[in-house]
Amino acid sequence: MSDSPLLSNRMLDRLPAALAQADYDRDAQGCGIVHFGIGAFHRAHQAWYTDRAMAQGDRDWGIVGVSLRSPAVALQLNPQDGLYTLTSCSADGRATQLVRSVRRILVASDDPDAVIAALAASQTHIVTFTVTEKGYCRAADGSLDLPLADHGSIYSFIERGLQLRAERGLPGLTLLSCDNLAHNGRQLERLVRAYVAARNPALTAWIERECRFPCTMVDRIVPATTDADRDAVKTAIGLKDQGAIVTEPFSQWVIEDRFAGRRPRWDAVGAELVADVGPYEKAKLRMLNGAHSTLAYLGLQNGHGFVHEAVDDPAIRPLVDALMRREAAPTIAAAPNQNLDAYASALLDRFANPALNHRLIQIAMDGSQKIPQRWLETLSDNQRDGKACPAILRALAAWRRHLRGDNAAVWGAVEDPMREQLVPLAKSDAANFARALFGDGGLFAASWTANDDTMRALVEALAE
Ligand code: CS2
Repeated sequence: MSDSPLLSNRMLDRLPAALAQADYDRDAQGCGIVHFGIGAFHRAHQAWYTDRAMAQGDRDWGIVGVSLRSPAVALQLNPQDGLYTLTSCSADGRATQLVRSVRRILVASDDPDAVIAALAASQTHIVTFTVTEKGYCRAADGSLDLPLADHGSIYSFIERGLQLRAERGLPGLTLLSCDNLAHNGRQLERLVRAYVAARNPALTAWIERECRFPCTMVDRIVPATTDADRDAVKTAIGLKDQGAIVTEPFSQWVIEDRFAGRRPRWDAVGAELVADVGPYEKAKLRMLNGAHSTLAYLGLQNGHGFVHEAVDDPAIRPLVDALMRREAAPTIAAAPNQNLDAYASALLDRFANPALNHRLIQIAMDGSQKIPQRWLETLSDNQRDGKACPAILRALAAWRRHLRGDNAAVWGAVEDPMREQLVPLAKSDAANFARALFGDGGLFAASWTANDDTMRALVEALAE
């Protein structure tokens, strides 16, 4: 790829005209947002909405991206002045756009002071997060794991940045979690408070008064970019883009309207600002993400590599359908404009997108952090109503096989922050595994404890 020049500010006039449409004076924009976890998802979602809001005339919402440890994205995007392309792919073709909202990337472990300075800058109003489920440093019971949080997590930066703002008499910030956690804003608020109560109690009252933590539902399927994707982008734009993102045409963002101060006009470019995100978030986590994890473990077990292959497998599709329509949807009190049956059908279509090579192994990682809000809370609600969840029990059985190492020969060792605990349990017998995880006082008791009937059905499913 060394033959083509790199995408950067200097090269913008070399781009095909269609890509540079609706331009705005990028260099004149202040940075109103600091984002933690500048991976592919953020770049396909919040950064893309923010860019479009600025293209419509909104101002000063440049993004300072932060990677906590890995220099990979900084190395990709800083030489490109933060610019990258986003290509949406479907059976109808590919469409490439330029995204201009990201201005620079900081690596927190290399330059912590720059991160704190960005948080404490007067032009910063919002901090967004896509640090994945495990980035919140929660113990199994959901409380803050303080020793873990003390090791280069988001919390010390938040605490030090907010402390400086308080000292300087600056207003507070909106801290917006964009991760797939149930009640993500409430969780972030509770965890930040727990950290600050332990490490800087004098700041607690200021945070309570000045900061807000809205909940959000974020949705866009974003596979990891491959070399082949980067090659296709280079052919399309004539420049090399090391930060290229490939995604689906669909995107959704529902945000609780609860900000501490200014916010971008994201609602002018498709985001929905609502009073209660709950029903959207529940449907997304239990139906989309619940189906995704099911496709991942059952699909890998059946020898598939991609989501679109697994959803096409007649042995898997009916289970995913049942999980969404019969097990998850009845536990959700839909908002007035939400039709959960239509949602399930649309999700099956999105999963079947043949132009998106979304790897099942990408979804299979960190299962212990994902299954509580994707499967266990659904199980818990159904159990309370006396209803069985055979599809979720089958999915749990496939997860156990994954943990046991059944997919390791092809896909490598299990990636999960709880692997030391879970792998030996998965290798023990079915009843022991079920009891240790889901019995009285089990590892996942914070989300669900099986009653006698469900325990019997689960052990049966695990033994199959
Ligand atoms: C996926 C999600 O990797 C995973 O666990 O289920 O990243 C999913 O693609 C997004 O939440 C879609 O919005």
